[in-house]
Amino acid sequence: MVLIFGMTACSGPMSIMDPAGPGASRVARLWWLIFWISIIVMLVVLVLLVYSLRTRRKTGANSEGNPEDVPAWGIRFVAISGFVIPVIVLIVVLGISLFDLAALGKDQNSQLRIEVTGHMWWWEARYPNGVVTANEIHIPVGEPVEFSLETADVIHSFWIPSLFPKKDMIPGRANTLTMEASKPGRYQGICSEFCGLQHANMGMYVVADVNFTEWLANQELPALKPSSNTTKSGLEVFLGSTCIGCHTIRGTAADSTIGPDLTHVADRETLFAARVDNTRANLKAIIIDPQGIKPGAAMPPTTLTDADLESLLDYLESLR
Ligand code: HEC
Ligand SMILES: [Cu+2]
Repeated sequence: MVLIFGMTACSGPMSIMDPAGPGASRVARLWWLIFWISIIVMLVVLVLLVYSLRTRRKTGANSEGNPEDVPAWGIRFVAISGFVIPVIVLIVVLGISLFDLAALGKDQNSQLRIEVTGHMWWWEARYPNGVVTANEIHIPVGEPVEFSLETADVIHSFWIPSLFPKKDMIPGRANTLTMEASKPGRYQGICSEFCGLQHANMGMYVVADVNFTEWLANQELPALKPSSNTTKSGLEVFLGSTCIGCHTIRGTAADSTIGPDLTHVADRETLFAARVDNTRANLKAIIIDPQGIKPGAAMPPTTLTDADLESLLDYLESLR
């Protein structure tokens, strides 16, 4: 029963027991090995416990046994099962862990290298062709991809449980890992090194995308030129208010890099580091009350007239 309750936490979007790539499969295999070893040890101990209780009752020995009464085989039994066997098991498990660790760290001649930077509290991803996106990192399916991990501020940790074990992002250095997704999907990840107030809301997705090439080609294009009157004035609102001081929209005058690149913001399924779905209502909430969604986020609220706000939303929603 306890086991069943325990296991329910082991499935779901962020489980190491549901691997979708070779890296996570290694970790899951090791986990199951240690799990079954523990079960066997527990069963053996339980059987011995029951056996000893029963023989004690039968022989009527009281608790104050004499050390001299312990037979020689008993001492040998304790030495072997209490010391020799555990040492052998631990050495074998250590050996397998070290082997897996080395295999996980192996360079795999990846064709693609993505630079991911942790920020309080969102993720920025840069592709070799100049594409910059946030919190939704697309990769091709079935190909190793190298990630170079850096941070703009404090220590974060990059973790997509069903694809690869966690790796820290440490100020002043770049850690790398090579990760592969064997099947298409949206794999949820989370920061796993405490980094402040919104640490728990520093989420993201790695999207193993069968149409990766098309996705990247679309991302490479500059932002769509506004074609209607409302989107035109929406762009003017963006350029005329504080937004321009923090965000980039390629193809316009906005080129600041404090916040996420918004060139293709409408193409994302979630916003604010996977905090909310990308809907018009949530976009609006982000602009007028970002602190209501994510207290402490490095984006201030903006007051706009209703007309300006609606055209700004029209414009942002056109950025596919
Ligand atoms: C002081 C800098 C700053 C200003 C000014 C600012 N933002 Fe932001 N913005 C940010 C930061 C930082 C984030 C990421 C917050 C997070 O996820 O924790 C963000 C996130 C966003 C997002 C979500 C993007 C995503 O992919 O998650 C949108 C949309 C956005 N800002 C639009 C705007 C608009 C429109 C304006 C102007 C009305 C504006 N911002 C003004 C810093 C700023
Ligand atoms: Cu973090």
